[in-house]
Amino acid sequence: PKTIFLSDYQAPAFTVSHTELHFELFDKHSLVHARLHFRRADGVSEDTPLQLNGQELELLALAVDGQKVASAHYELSDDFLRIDGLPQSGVLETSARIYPQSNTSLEGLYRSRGLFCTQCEAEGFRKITWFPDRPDVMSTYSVTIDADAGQCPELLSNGNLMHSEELAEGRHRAVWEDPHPKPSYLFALVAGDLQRVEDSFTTVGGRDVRLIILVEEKDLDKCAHAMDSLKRSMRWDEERFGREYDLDVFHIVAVDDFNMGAMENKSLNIFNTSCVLAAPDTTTDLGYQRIESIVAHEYFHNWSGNRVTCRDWFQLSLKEGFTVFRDAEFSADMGSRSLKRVEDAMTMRTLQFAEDAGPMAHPVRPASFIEISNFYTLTVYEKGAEVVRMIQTLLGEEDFRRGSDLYFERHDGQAVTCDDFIAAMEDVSGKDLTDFKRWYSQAGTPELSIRDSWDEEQGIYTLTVSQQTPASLGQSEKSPVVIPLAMGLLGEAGNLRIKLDGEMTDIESEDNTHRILIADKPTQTFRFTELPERPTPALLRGFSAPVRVDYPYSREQLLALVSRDDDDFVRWDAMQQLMVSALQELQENPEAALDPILETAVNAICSQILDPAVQADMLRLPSETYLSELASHAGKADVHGIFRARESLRKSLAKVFRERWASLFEGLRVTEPYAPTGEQIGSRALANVALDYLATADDQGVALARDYYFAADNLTNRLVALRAVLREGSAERGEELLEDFYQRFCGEALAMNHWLLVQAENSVGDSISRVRALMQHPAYDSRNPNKIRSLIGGFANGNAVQFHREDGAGYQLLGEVVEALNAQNPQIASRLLAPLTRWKNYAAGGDLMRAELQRLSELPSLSPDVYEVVNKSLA
Ligand code: HT7
Ligand code: ZN
Repeated sequence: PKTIFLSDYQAPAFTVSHTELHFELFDKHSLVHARLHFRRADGVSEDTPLQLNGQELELLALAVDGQKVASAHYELSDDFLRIDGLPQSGVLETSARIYPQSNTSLEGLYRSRGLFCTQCEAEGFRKITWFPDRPDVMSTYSVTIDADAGQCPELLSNGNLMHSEELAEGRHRAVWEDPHPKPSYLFALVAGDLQRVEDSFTTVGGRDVRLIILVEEKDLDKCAHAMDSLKRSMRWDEERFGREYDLDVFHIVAVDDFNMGAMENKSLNIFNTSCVLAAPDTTTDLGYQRIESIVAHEYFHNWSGNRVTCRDWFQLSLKEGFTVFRDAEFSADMGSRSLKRVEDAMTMRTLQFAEDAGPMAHPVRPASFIEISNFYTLTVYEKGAEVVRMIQTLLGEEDFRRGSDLYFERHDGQAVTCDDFIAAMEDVSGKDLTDFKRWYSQAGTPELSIRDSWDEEQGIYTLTVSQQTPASLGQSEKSPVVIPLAMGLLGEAGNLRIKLDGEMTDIESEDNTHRILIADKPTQTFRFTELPERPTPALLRGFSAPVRVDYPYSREQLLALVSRDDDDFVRWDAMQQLMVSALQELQENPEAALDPILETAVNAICSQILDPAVQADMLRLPSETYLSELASHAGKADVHGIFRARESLRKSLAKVFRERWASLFEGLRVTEPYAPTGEQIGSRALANVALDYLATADDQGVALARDYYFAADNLTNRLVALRAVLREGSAERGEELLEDFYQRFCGEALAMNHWLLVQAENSVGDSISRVRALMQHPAYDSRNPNKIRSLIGGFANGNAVQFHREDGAGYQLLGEVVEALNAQNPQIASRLLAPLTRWKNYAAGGDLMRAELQRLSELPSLSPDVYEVVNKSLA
């Protein structure tokens, strides 16, 4: 496989202004007839051939302006069709035969439970027809679809329906036109037997838009939440970003077999069923929130991605980072801003920091790749969004919005770069973001080391801030990045007024207890004057930058922050640090008593009036994954030690606070019928944390959890109870509930994903035999990404002690599945591999993990996807 470099980018030699596609869909194969209206770009010499991407296509016909192309004038390979001797402009016609029913990669045109559907991002369109399959070739499309009317009553593509008619032999036809020029990755086609849920939305400019969600008949009652989310997103994007919808119809189609969450094809979004269908019995609270944010995310792409798209795939974060930022702001506005920030910070610190420290580390704008599908990562998406958030922090909300308006206005209909985005922000604000742009090109998580000193006599407090970014593959030397460090100074009675040395006058702004320091040098000093007492620094408020912070807090200081700081992120983070330090102590000394400061902190959290969902996050133990990440950052992780320490702390907290958990649980029980409102979700989250501790405390708690399982009117409560009983109860009790769950929901694919996941993550007993048995169970489907993610991904990512079994059986299991998937679905295969690639993080087991990777690397015909991950991990 070949490495592609950003530095080799060249503008396309030919443009395609208009594309006509005619699909003839049949059971055994399909025919795709294409007419590309091409033009040679200015300045390109006449002997430059037209190079089209094409894979797994059988060529049936090839003509230019109605004349068959002679074999001397074209060259066909596995990946390309090259044609020379072309006029300056003309129409290229091709016909291809393809086999959607045997396309298991779920890229291009494929069938999912009989439904024809497409996935073209990033490079799937080339499996449909020959085309310059790159995002900077933008074309309008007319699409004709012919199919059997009985099997496929719905025939859909992008844009507006222009015409439909009956054809001979029970077939029918639909013709769609999309007037907005778009790159090929946004093309979509759907044909099948689906039912519609319809609603409408009137845009701020008065356009009436039909909103249509298409699903299988059995799922018609699960669309209301997605439809409401869509309408809220449309209104929010008008109000917050001034973006209005631009067509008369917007479709969402739910598909069972889908490699990712959803896809923003112009006016024809295609969704994984798990990201659109919602019902209390089959969807958790988290699931409801995820659906709202993914519906919003895909809708927001209509501007940030579709109207203004990426010049090349290195610029992926231009659309993804910006759109994740937009969806995060939407979720914050719809629910709790603090909660959203805490949860995003948790994802960044647990998963993205690990990616940044691993063998696949790459900048937000990668400089090279072998397979672009491997770069739909937390770095490009979540860190990319954090980078956009920092721009907003540096510019202020008003200028940021003006920058966004300018960006959309300046580049509407264009394929552009991250530099263009930054330039718009610079132009409106007059700020120079040259140094800031390092965030796009430098991989790795910057580390801030912060030390302080106190001059009692003068009331001067000094913070010395040093930054350093660890070396990564191909980037040994790193320069400082521009870090907005939001902070405050906490005194005995609350936050202190902040005055920096050299400030001429008192800043009597409304909020003079909060500052954003700019850390942009290897080391710098900030002096705070006129302070009445030595403060505790409240650092990185609101998780103002995606960095690690090292400050030697005492436990008393952490308790002060937990109890009294103004910022929920800082309070949550301080509580995490207290728990981490208790866990580290337990790892060293399993007999260590519960830290009294931690006890006081728990009491403080429970007795405060806080958002209950944030309170729940503060009372939950840090995850094993986060603890492993921290340990490997400091040296090597001992997953078994982490597991034991965590179990032990859970037991202590459960017993010491038993009465508190009982009264929290009773006081918070939701008695109204289930609704995914912020209020109910918060109460459930806190009640369920309490229930989990109660089940840990004693048999009475386990019995309570069992009753809670049977009384549940929603999946959130049922799963919390099920997990608690599996972990704390007898094997029989666990089996009883698993069997009950299966009997209740075996007809519901989405609930079955959870059933597989809880068993995969259950570390009691022999998980590997259980997972292997489940791989043969009728509820599992080795071709369905959701099932693979639940069972195999759940095991490898969420059951550390069994995945890292000393005999290496966990690694072998994952290796076998990846090997089978390599040919069947390379995108899923390479994503599944991630836990094996972190072999350097573990003291024990690292060699066996490496050996499994080595075995994979020696397999014949590795897909580029798996090849890239395996080889970079072994390097
Ligand atoms: N833009 C979409 C990305 C996506 C995708 C990428 C590779 C392979 C399959 C895929 N399905 C969807 C989704 C998004 O970020 O909105
Ligand atoms: Zn996206």
